[in-house]
Amino acid sequence: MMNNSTQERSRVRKINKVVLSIPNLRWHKTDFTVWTLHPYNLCLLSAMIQEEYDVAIVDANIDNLSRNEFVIAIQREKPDVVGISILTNEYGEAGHIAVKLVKDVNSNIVTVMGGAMPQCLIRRLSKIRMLTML
Ligand code: B12
Repeated sequence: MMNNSTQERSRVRKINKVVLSIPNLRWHKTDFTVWTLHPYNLCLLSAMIQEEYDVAIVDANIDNLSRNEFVIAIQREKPDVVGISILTNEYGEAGHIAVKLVKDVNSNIVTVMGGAMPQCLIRRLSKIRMLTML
């Protein structure tokens, strides 16, 4: 029989694979400036965790991935966690689309959103059930 601390540990999932991603901002809108963001934020985060986790970067914005191509990349990488970076409110919807696409692949994938936009809108975003963490 398991004691409480063993049960507690067994509920904590082991994280092996982390995907860091910038969603394609064109999923949200194409009638404004199409920004080609340099993914240095994802590279910084990757450098911080790559000794502990297997990290892949899926930059859907710079590679202009369609939603389907993004889904294929998530299926290929089989992540335990997907970190999504969003710079501004104006393109926040692209982040929500990315979360939905990830959860459609596998609802057990932990989704984390970070960047300037979630920092500004933490209260509003905390109401989104699909998003595991901010
Ligand atoms: C440089 C910059 C730009 C650059 C883009 C830089 C790039 N990546 O290529 C350019 C000039 C393109 C740009 C454009 C715009 N910008 Co700008 N920009 C900035 C600025 C000055 C710095 C951002 C930055 O690069 N920081 C350095 C990186 C390393 O930090 P970071 O991205 O925040 O990432 C760190 C953390 O947030 C976190 N993090 C990031 N992602 C993730 C993901 C996960 C999962 C986790 C855990 C953590 C995490 O870890 C990173 C490392 O510490 C900020 C002001 C600021 N101080 O943040 C404004 C700012 C983000 N921009 C702003 C705006 C409004 C815009 C525009 C909409 C302007 C316009 N009207 O066109 C556009 C939109 C671009 C877009 N597509 O979203 C606003 C956003 C306000 C808001 N609430 O929406 C800001 C906050 C300025 C302001 N005070 O008004 N911008």
